[in-house]
Amino acid sequence: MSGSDYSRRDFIKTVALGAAGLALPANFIDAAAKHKYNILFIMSDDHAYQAISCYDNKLINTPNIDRIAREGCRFINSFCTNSICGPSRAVLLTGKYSHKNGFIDNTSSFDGQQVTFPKILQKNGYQTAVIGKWHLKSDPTGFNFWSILPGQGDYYNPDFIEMGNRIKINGYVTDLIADKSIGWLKERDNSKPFCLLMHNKAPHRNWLPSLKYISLFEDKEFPIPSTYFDDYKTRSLAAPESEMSVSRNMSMDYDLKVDLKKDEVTDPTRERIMGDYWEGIYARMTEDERKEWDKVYKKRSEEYRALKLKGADLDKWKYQQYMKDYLRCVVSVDENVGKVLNYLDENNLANNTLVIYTSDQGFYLGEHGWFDKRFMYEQSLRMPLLMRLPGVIKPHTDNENMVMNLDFAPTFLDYAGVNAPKEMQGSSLRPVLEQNIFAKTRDAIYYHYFEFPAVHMVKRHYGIRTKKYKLIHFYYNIDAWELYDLEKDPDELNNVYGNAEYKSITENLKKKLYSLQKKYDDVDYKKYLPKQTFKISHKGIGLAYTLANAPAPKYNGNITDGMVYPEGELYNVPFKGWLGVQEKDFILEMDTSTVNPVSEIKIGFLQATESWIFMPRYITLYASYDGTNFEKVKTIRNNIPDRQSGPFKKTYTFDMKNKNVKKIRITAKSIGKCPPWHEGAGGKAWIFTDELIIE
Ligand code: SGN
Ligand code: CA
Repeated sequence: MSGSDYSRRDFIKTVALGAAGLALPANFIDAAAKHKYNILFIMSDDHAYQAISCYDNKLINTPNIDRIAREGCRFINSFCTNSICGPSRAVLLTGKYSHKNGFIDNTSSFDGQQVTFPKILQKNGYQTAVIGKWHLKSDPTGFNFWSILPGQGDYYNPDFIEMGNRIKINGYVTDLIADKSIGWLKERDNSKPFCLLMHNKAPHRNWLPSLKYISLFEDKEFPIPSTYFDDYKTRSLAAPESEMSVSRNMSMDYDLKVDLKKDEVTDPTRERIMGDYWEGIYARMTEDERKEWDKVYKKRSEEYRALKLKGADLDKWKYQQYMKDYLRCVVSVDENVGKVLNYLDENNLANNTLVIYTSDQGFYLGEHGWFDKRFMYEQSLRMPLLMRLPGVIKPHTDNENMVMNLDFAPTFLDYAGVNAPKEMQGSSLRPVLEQNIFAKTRDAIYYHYFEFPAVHMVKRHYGIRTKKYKLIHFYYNIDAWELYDLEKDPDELNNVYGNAEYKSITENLKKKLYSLQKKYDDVDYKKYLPKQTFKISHKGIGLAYTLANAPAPKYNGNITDGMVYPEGELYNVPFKGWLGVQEKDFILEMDTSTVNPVSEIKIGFLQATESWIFMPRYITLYASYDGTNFEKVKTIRNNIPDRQSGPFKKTYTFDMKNKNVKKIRITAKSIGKCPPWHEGAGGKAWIFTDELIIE
């Protein structure tokens, strides 16, 4: 790979120049305002700025991504509002905070009825498309063409859902997304401006490289971040209680591809024994591809066994393997960015197209000992952000304004010559880019993360960041503040909240924080707290039952214990109350002779398609009045569409007419396998039930 010819020193700093630093004469801007520029919006998933050489070149060279910065603008203070995938995507589509667009965490489903920038562009004569990762559950709206990965998507020979049809395509996901993007550009209607969202899956966990680059970096040693062995001293419990540590939570098999055997497992909460999983990955590869794969990862497995490392030495070794795979994925991303930039050049589109490169959020590459994101600390709060528009955005510029993914939608609309609707909470970056002034000066950014309890266990928090300080409040199962003096402590190792010398600074920051919460209308955040289970009383509590098909041991909850799960709650309460049966029907028999007479029998089922849980096709209740013979009381058909993602619960009620019932039998017919359009197409679907209520 050629070295990047990019260096930070080359940047022309225009930020301090103010109005005198106008990049363009005012009349040019006026003329440009009427113009409808094409928009090519490239976004990768979990691409940390630390792995883009125009931001930081100690890990990797990314000459093609750097080209966008060299020929345009590099934002060096670009942040997200909520550092996680789906929420970030919903923010940039709507220009609204998570609590306003309704997609607060990855369990949400995007309400495609709301106003988004692609819809407005479409109405204003644009051709729009989204290709690649989507992850918003509901089908895309506002696009002339969409070809998205189901859920997280696969790296090798992946499935796409293209305009509603599921297709499998041979190749490596990052190459395919770029090829499809170029394919769409070729076929588009040339008479209209375009807006193309090219959204990579890479370099998302579990970092599976293209076979083309699978042995890259084999002998390379990457520098370990200075905070890799962070002990979290001075911090609240939020950091130490999170579960995203390379040492403690990164698995040897799933993440690092060591073919661990059962007896080699040292931590069963971490290692997954991915037998089925590897079969799945292998099944996606051809024989030849598997051979290439094995060459690299069998060697790694052997090395792991031979070295027998422990403690800090093992942690360092893990870091090296993590970086190899992550950065191999990035090399493909960079190569494909080059491909589409070349296409623009060769087709006379470069001068008329706003090109954006970003990532849905930042990511930890070992800083604080971590992988993943979510926290409001720098590495995950920051988004790389590069923009190029020749003749309009001055090349080789650095922009230090604090900007956010909230600003993307208004910016794109501005470059289409359209006013952003009032409800959008961000501001166009056009004045920032072209005149280096910010229309509504932002001296602090507001952040709010919701997904807890959930994978990686990062506690709920909100906060603000100014140029100099960051104030964070962790809440829900904790009530803790953290304050960082970013100038003195850029690595955020020293929480100074409560220190006397920061008293007035803290007071001012809190004032500012509360005013931003008011401004963005996020004062009532408590309404997003997980709802608690509650106890009800009914005649059936404690009654024993038998099941024809055994529930999974993990989801063998008692469904006559009176503990009821609130509507819509699945992830935010412990699973143990649900009773889950995989693939087979739910068939229950119960002696009800002690609770007569019976007026009503009710039973709740769950739908949560992301977790492969579907409503039964139908539920039939049989009753026996003599203890031997059963007669059918009623069959209730489910009328909830399979595509309604949930999670939500529906309770089905049977009128028992105050009869004396000796026994009942309930049959709930399973959908069996996940439907063809679903992420888990053909995989075993679940039935989840709770509670069986007898009145
Ligand atoms: C999966 C990953 C997590 C990751 C979330 C969210 N685990 O659950 O590591 O934080 O997605 O990522 S994995 O075992 O499935 O790889 S996000 O990009 O969709 O927000
Ligand atoms: Ca992501």
